Amino acid sequence: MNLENIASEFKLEGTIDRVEALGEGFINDTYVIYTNKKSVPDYLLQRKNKRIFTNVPAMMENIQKVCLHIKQKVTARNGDPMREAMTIVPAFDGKLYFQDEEGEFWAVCVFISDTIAMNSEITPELAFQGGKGIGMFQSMVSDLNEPLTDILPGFHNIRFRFNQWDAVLAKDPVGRKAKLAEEISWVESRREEMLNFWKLVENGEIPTRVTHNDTKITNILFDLNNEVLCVIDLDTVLNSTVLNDFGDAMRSYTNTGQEDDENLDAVSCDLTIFEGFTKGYLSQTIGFLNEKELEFLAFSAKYITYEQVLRFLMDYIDGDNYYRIKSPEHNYQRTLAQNKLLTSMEEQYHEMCRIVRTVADKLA
Ligand code: GN1
Ligand code: MG
Repeated sequence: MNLENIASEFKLEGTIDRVEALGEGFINDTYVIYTNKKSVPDYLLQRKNKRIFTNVPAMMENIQKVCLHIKQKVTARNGDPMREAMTIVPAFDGKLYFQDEEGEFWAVCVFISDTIAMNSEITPELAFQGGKGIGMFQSMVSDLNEPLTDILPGFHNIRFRFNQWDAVLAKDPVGRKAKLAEEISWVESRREEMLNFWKLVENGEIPTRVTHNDTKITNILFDLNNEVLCVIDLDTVLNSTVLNDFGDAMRSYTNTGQEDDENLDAVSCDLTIFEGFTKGYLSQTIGFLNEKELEFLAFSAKYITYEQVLRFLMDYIDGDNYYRIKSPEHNYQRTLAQNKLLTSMEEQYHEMCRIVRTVADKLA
C-alpha cells in the first residue's frame, strides 16, 4: 500500500504534498506527511510495530488519554496545547489508527514545527532541561486517575524478564549459550539485588504511577529558545514506577560512549550529567515523590541499565528477534557496552546517592 494512500485515511487539514521517511527507529517506522500550505500543520505518520505492540488500539487509547490530560493542564496554565502536547489525528472512521489490508497499524499525530531535537552532545545544562521535561510530564499526569491498559506486560518488571530469560536460556535456540558463560554471570550475579528492588514495587512501598518508559533526550522537543516544549513518543506510556523513567534517562544520558560502542573504554557514567538531570527532575517532582522513591532514585539507573544488559544478551541468545540489528554481533556488542556502563554506575553508586540527597535536601 502506498504511503500517500495511507495518509489520506486520516483527518488531515490541507492536501498532502509528499510523504518522506524520518530517522531510523529500532521499533516503528516513521514518516513526515508534508502538507501544501503553511497555515496547516505537517504530520507524523507511523507504522506501529505490531510484533512488539500487540494491542495497537489499546496503545492508542492510552496515548490519547495522556495527551488529552496534558492538553488540559497546558491550557489551564495558558500554554499552547498544540505545541506543548501531542495531538493525535484520528482516521475518518473515528479510530485513532488505521489498519491497512496487510494488517499493518498506522497512526498520525501533528508534527510540531520550529522545534529542536537535541542530537548534540549532552551537557549538564541540557541534562537539567531533560530532567525538567520528564519531571514536568510525570507531574502533569500524576493526577490522571484512569488506569492505562498494560500494553507491554512486564516491560520493566525484572521478575517477568527473568522468566523470559530462563526460558530463552533453557531453549538456547541458536546454540550461543556455551560461549557466553561470563556474560551470563553478569546477569545472574545481580539477580537477587534486582528482585529485591522490584519487591518494593510489588508490595506498593514504591507506588505505581503513569510513566513514559522511553525517556531518551531525543524524545523531548525543545523550542527555538532551547526551552522544553513537550515529551513525545508516548507509545510506551504505562502504569509503573516513575523510577523507571529516571533510570532509563540516566542509562542513555550519562553514557560517555554509545549504547553499542565498540570501544568499551569510551563508555562510562558521567556524574555531572547525572547531577544536572537530577536537579531538573526533582525540581518538578519533589512535591509528589515519596521517601522510598527518593531513596531508590539512584538505584533505578543501575536497575534499568542492568535490565538492558539482560534484554540485549537475551535477544542475542534468542537469535536476534527483538531489536533491529546492524550486524550479526550487534546485540552482543550492545550487551558489552551496557555492562560497562552498569559497572561504571556501580563504582560511583555512593556518589550518585549523595547527589540525590543533596539536591532533594536543597529543594525541600
Ligand atoms: C527500544 O526503539 P526505542 O529506542 O524507542 C526499547 C527500549 C530500549 C531501547 C534500547 C518498546 O526503544 O525499551 O531501552 O530500544 N523499546 C521497546 O535502545 O522495547
Ligand atoms: Mg520509543
